[in-house]
Amino acid sequence: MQTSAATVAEILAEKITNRTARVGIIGLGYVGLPLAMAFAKAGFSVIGIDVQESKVAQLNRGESYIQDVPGDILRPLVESKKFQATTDFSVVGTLDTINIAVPTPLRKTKDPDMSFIVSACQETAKHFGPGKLVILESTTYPGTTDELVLPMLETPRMKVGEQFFLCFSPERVDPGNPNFNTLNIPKVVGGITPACTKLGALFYSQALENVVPVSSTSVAEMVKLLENTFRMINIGLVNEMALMCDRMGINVWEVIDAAATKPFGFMPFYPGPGLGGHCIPIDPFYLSWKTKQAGIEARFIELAGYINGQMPHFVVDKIQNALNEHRKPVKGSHIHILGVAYKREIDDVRESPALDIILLLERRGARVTYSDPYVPKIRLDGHELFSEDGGAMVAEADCVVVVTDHASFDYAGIAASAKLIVDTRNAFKNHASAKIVRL
Ligand code: SAJ
Repeated sequence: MQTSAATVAEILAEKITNRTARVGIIGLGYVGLPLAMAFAKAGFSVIGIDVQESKVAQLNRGESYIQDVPGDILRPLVESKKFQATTDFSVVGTLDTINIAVPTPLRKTKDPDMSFIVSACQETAKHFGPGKLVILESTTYPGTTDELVLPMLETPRMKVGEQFFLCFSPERVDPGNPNFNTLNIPKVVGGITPACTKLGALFYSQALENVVPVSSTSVAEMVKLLENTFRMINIGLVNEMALMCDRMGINVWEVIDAAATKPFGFMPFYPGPGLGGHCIPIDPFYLSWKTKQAGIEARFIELAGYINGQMPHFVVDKIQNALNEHRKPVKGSHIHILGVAYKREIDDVRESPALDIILLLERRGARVTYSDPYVPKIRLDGHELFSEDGGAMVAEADCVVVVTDHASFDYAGIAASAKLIVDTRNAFKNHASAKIVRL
């Protein structure tokens, strides 16, 4: 005889409230691992599940590979068995809650790659049963939870909102952010049914400071896409402003700084060499892919994507023109790149425009070297480049290009010793010199 829906929800709510609920996190990356720590620190017994044996072994040794999870936080939780990692999905059968935080990359065709979500849900479904709460956190198109995940879990005898509960909650982790972290970033959560939303909100409120329930999974999915599409489009706007100002001989950086004095109704974004990272260049195309199916062209996203995608070419043209002014062709010139990570003070090169710029320069016959204190080596187009000592290279290069403005670069020293500088980040805003060419 089936337990009544209300009782199933009540039993699960009780386990969550008294923290006896066994919490599972699928995907132990920069989203999943901090989340696992938050719930383990709140007193839950947490099992992390990942397909990579090496990651699981490292975590069970108390060694962290995520910059926002220090070893001295992880180790005690592993030693006290509050957190354990495994590759064995059969543990799902013993869990009361399951968060899915796996990658959602784009294919080369700019179509969503849902394979990680599908695989995680297939494994979950194999060991699924009544009384569980499942929450998808991976950034995805609106409708994913309802159209893709729900049918993989629901059966004639197990109805969502009655025998199990399903929500979506966007991840808002900002790696390396000193002020905002998993505990204090407001957590949006929306369920397939009101009972799902209620349990999702109850779950997060045990470990996180601020929970924001919304009416459905689609609303929660769309919240994330609005947040990151907003950034991508505004970066595209300011990059287009940079192209306009360049043509009109206006200093776009001065324009932005002065506009930013407006105390309301304006938010500064800054031009750059292009759009990198695993969120901003990717997430909006999950939305435009879905809206296309609904017969609506996401024109802002497409246009901003085009403009941001043009910036590496614009930078290479600027380098070519700057060398030209010094009677030097790109071909045969030594060009030294400062910073290849996709943004300052991190070590991630995913979608970094620096890689595009290097390839474009090499194809024009330049000899390209780079320095980046966070990135010892890069692989591109089948060959490897290694970060070199900036000092010697800066003095020797025909042109030095600031692509990522890490704080640790000695900008005064570079301004003094470089023959020619192309600055894509206004890193030399306090230096006036004919040899410095700005975006
Ligand atoms: N960029 C510009 N101009 C800007 C801001 C960024 O060219 O004014 C470039 C960066 O150099 C980088 C790319 O855009 O190549 C993305 O930069 P980002 O600052 O958006 O950093 P991300 O990709 O780490 O974005 C993350 C996002 N966090 C989540 O998705 C949870 C984003 O929502 C955050 O707003 C952002 O961090 C942040 O503020 O740090």
